[in-house]
Amino acid sequence: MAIERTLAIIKPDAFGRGLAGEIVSRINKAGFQIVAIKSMHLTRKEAEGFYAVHRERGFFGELTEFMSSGKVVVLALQAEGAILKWRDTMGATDPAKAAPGTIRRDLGTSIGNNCTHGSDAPDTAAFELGYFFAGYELI
Ligand code: FUP
Repeated sequence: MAIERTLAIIKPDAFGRGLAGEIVSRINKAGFQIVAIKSMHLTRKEAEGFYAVHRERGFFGELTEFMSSGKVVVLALQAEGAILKWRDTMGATDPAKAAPGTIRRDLGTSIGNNCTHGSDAPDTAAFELGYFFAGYELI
């Protein structure tokens, strides 16, 4: 399998509940290399730009309000098959439907407050990594 990079976000619900350390620990235990990591507080416009693909969806307003409601941690993760591997580590979007042992199942509280984000394909990973990190931060 090829070495890939993916974009992960520790969302405001997890950061606000003091779960950033627990989630970074799970990232390490799962075998990802953390290429870059930083904490930031997104503006509403920055959250809307990130989730532009969802702008026609009914949950867009709620989602972008939530994502700009507090600090997040953004990470560039590298591993063999990193995109699918991180989505497996997170679990399904809805914590109630996520597999036992996944981050969303163990720590998420609702489909909106599901603790983490992960890119879903190589093209979205490239867009999302470039949205938050400059080239020199990903060396
Ligand atoms: P995922 O790729 O698992 O993060 O899920 P999606 O890209 O489908 O959705 C992005 C985010 O929108 C989810 F993490 C949570 C939120 N969402 C809702 O709040 N309600 C929904 O019905 C679907 C998604």
